[in-house]
Formats: sequence, structure tokens, C-alpha cells
Amino acid sequence: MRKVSGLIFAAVALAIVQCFAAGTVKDACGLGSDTFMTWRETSLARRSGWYAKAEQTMPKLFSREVKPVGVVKVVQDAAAFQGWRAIPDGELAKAFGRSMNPGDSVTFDFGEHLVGTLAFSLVDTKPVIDAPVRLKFIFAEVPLELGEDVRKIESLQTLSKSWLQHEVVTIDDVPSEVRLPRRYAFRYVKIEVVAAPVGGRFGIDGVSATAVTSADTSSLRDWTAPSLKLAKIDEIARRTLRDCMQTVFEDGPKRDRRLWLGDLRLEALADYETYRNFDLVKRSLYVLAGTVDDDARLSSDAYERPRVHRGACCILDYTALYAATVLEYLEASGDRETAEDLWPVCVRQLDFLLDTIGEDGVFRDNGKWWCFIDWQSALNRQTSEQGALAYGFRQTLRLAKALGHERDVSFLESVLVRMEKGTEERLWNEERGLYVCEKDGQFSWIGQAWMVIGGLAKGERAKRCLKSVMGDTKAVRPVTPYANHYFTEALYAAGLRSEAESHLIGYWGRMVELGADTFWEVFVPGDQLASPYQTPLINSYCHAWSCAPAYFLRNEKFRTPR
Ligand code: RAM
Repeated sequence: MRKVSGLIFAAVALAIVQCFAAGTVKDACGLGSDTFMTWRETSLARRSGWYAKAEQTMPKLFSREVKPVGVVKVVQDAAAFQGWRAIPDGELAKAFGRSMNPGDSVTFDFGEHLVGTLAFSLVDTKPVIDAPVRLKFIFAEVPLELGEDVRKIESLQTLSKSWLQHEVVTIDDVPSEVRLPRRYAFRYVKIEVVAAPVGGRFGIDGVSATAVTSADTSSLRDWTAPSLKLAKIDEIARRTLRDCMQTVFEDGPKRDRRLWLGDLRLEALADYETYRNFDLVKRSLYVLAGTVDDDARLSSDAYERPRVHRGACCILDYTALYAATVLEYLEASGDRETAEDLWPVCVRQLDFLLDTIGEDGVFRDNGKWWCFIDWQSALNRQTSEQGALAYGFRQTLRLAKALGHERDVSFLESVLVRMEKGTEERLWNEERGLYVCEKDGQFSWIGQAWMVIGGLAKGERAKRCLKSVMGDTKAVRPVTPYANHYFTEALYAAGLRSEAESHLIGYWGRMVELGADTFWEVFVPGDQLASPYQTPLINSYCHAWSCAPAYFLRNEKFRTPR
């Protein structure tokens, strides 16, 4: 026993020495106490406990049958989103039961984005069926996925081409009823005859989709939109959220079809204003808690199948948002028991987060993390991470207060004071009136936004940095609705309400004008083919982190007095 405590003492001493050597603020924080020493021994039990709780809150999936509303073809059109437009292609009724031959195709339009499975029947139009029918399916969220030549991406190096929703199926029996086993995210389905009995002997009939979601649309909160434009933005935001709500909050039902911490936070905020499925938030928080490794480090993504397990990504700015997400869940649902249960996870993340803040109170990339913030490749993330971490610490303090655990994390108050000082001394540029990164002097929209959200820029200073960045053509601009969400939030937080609403309408409203059924993963107004994955074919067009308007438009605290 004495030997064990001696070892523990030595380990604590070593950890403290390492903290000092690293020159981070962590040394001043008193972390590394009992909780840390007992974590390793108990982590397996904790993980399985959290996964078990996640299983207990498995949501019910609501399903509905959806029939196609038309038959379309896609044509190139420079004025259309990404240069492709879907136009009517004959009568829907005539597409059913029509004799088909190899090379023939038909594209059904379901009229709106949905997530689910496809069923159809094959009928015989002539005797005798002497060979199987081989069909190719392309499921598409946007017309580009039907028009663009996929051979162009043969050598894709980023994500797998298996994310393309393409399928080849061989059916031996005609007539027969067929349901494809995989779940797809789509508005359009193109069916092409690859091979079939010679002489037009079969046709396709009875096409229908079973759409699934864990959003109970009958529980949607009432809200009266102040204008038709805002009603439309809200409708599309809600549909985006609905289709991402499955057995966890997915990021995109087309791709990656999994739980991501950063996406979860924004989905949960929109959910509280709309469908109010608190259990889905609870389950998602528990799934993520279950991903902690033996050092208690959360994963930023989690897979549900074939069994729940952690993903490969640790995103610093996502980790900083875990406590905030727990706090918001507590405030929305009143479920104190869950927040209490997850409190140790929140505290242990501080151990890693604080490691990235220097003694001077400034964030520096220590190479141990994926610093994400946005898909903008030109972005220097220093100012953004500085603000995001400060926000994470503030929300951890607020959560501690709500749960009566202030003493566990009281050191965060002085960390924040140090960060405020460091920000002022090292990152503020008086001449430009905004925050810049140390190495290259870069300044970005999202960097200012996080400074405001993190409470490092307050009052007039907050207004000034946001206005300065919007007025400077050299500023690095965000490329995702995720970063645009936080920019909008910062405008509201700084009291720039009409600018916030204009930004929201300008950005999400532009997607509406371009025909969005659901809001997209990436949207750069001047570059509709922008993609972090080398090709917009792999982009997701119903993406969790884009559902923010439902939160901003419906939540009382953002309401612009008219
Ligand atoms: C992509 C997805 C997801 C996001 C991560 C960082 O894989 O778009 O939504 O959270 O990146």
C-alpha cells in the first residue's frame, strides 16, 4: 500500500514537473489530484456505464412513406447552383410499368430532401423473363451528384468514394418487391438499367421511400415567422435538423453519418427551439462520454455501429465545447442527474485544454490536436482557438456553479484573467482595430467572432473588431455554415443585432435562393464548387452544423425588436 502511494506521489511530482517544463498555465491550476489518479483504474467501468446509459435512451424512429412527385432530368445551367438544374422530364405516371431496356434510365424526384430506404417493384411487361435485371441507382441530394462525371474523381485522396450514394443491384425474380437495405439521404433517385432480359420485358413500378427521423414533428414548437423569407429559412433549417436526427445527432446523413461533438452542440441548440428531443441530446452526450480513453480524453467523433466506439479525431475546439453542451442541456432539460454524471468528463478535459495555453495566457498549437474551427485552409487558427478555449473555460465555470462544484475549477477564474491580459498584449492590433495572429499578423472573421464569444472582447471593443473585420477585404473569411454560425452568434453577442440578422439572411438566405432543400456542409457564396475533399461530389448537402437559423430565429434572446 505504502509502495503504491509512493508511486502515485512520484507520478504526481513528475506530472507537475512536466507541466512546468511545458510552460503552460496548467501548473497553476491544481489539476492532477485524486480524480486523475483514480481515473485510469476506473475508466473502463465508467465507459461501459456511460455506453449503457446511452443505450437506455435509444430514441424511437418515426417513419413515413414518401412517393415521388415527378420525373426529372438534370441539365447544365450556368445560373443554377453548381451549374446543374433538375427539370421535368415527362409524366410521372408514364414512368411506372414502362418496358425498359439496357441503357434506359429514369430519375424520380421526391420533392424534398429525405433520409430513408427505397422500395420498388419490378413487373413483367412481356413473357418470358429469361435473365436477371441489373440496375444502377444514384441517390442525390443535389442535381450536381447526378450530372457530374464521377470518373473525374478516380484518384480521390481525401475521403473514400464509397460515400457516393451509388449502388448496383441484381434482381433474379420478376415480378418482385424489392427494398434496398441501405439508408440513403436524397431528394432524387436515378435508376439506370445496366443489363436485363432482351426485348423490353420488365418495368419499374411502386417506387416509394420510407423516410426516418427521431424528430417528432408533431411536437414542433409553435413559432410565427415575422416574414416569408425568414419562414422559409426556418423551414429549411428544421428539415436539415430533422434529417440529421437519427439514433444520434448525425453530422450528415449522406456523410459521415456519425456523431461529431461540434455538430452536436449546434443541433442540440436548434433542437431545444424546435422538436425538443432531450433524450437524443442525452444519448449523444453519453455516447461521447463513452469515447474517453484511459487518460480521459474525449474523442470528437463516435460511431454507433457495429458497436459504439470512439473515432480517430481529437479536435481541440470541439473538446472545449463539451462542458458548454452539457450546461445547455442542463438548462434546457433540467436533467441535473445527467449533468452531474458527466461533470467528471468536463473537468478532465481541462487537463488537455490548459496544456495549450502558455504562461502568458496565449494559445499556441502544441501539435497534439486537430485545431479545426472551419474548413478554411488559409486560416491561422490562433485567435479563434484563444477565444474558443476561453469560452470553454467560462462555460465550465458556469456549469460548476450550476452543479455546486465551483471549488473543483475555481482556478479557471485566474486562467481567464491571464488569457485576457495575454490577448490584450499579444493579439490586439490597435491600428487595425482587431485581433491578429502572432506569427503572420493574419486576421479573420472567425478569429474576431471567437474573441467576442469567449468574452475576451467586450463592449465597444467587441463591436469594433467585428465591424473592422467586415470592412477589411484582406480579412480571411469563413467557408462553412459552422463558422458562419459563430460569426452570427458573435454579432448578436456584441449587440449588433441588425448586422447579425443581415448576415443570417445574406448567408443562409442565399442558399435558399439557390434552391437549397436542406442547408449545406460548405457554402462559399463566390465559389459554389468549394469542397474540403477535392470534389463537391463528396460534400454533404444536409449538414447538421447548418441548422443554426432555427436557433437564432426562434430563441427569444436573439429576437430583433421591430
Ligand atoms: C467533417 C464533417 C463534420 C465535422 C468534421 C470536423 O468530417 O463535416 O461535420 O464536424 O469534419
